[in-house]
Amino acid sequence: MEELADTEDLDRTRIVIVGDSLVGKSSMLNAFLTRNELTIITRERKPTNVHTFDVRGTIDGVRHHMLLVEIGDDDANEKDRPRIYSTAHVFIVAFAIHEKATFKNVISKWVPQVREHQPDARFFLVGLQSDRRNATELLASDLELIEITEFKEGLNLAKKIKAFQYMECSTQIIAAVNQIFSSALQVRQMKKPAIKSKTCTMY
Ligand SMILES: Nc1nc2c(ncn2[C@@H]2O[C@H](COP(=O)(O)OP(=O)(O)O)[C@@H](O)[C@H]2O)c(=O)[nH]1
Ligand SMILES: [Mg+2]
Repeated sequence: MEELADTEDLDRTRIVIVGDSLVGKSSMLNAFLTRNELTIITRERKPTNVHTFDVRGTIDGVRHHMLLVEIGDDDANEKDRPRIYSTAHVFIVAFAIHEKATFKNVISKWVPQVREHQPDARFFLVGLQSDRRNATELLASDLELIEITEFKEGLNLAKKIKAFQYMECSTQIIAAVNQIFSSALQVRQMKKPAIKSKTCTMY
């Protein structure tokens, strides 16, 4: 992974995306990177699914330099977690709205793991694959097996973990993906996490 302590690092917003495997972290990141006019300065992809992108670009009319890191639940990543977590400015904690276990893992696994390395960590809670809530192609038999996380549940959890905001997105809607990164990029200007989360939902 690229050294974090170079001179430009002071201005670079370090956004770390965590969450269970297959919730859609890479897809969200790829949508953001490929569907905006961004310059990827360096990229690194480890076999253990730590993906790192050093990116410059204009978001909402403002120039940004950001380091985007996706890190999943592979045990082989344990040695990288202290460095990645302790240097992050903001975390996107992701789950998939149609996989209840991934929602439960936010509070049982991801938030404690991040706080272990950064007790005052700033979070956004993000429900991914939100298009699945309204997916008409789902068979009735599938619906019996799937326990969808409702928006209100996500919002309540965001308040509980003192996240800045609860948001949902689908890779099909680039505006929703951009909203997540745009909010995360603004977080350094904010003094401390708001107790009451603002809401934002786009499908
Ligand atoms: N319907 C739908 N599927 C998605 C979405 N995002 C990701 N997926 C699918 O979910 C699976 C896991 O995605 P991936 O980005 O690799 O998850 P990661 O392991 O968290 O990085 C893939 O089959 C994706 O095509 C989404 O917004 N909507
Ligand atoms: Mg991935």
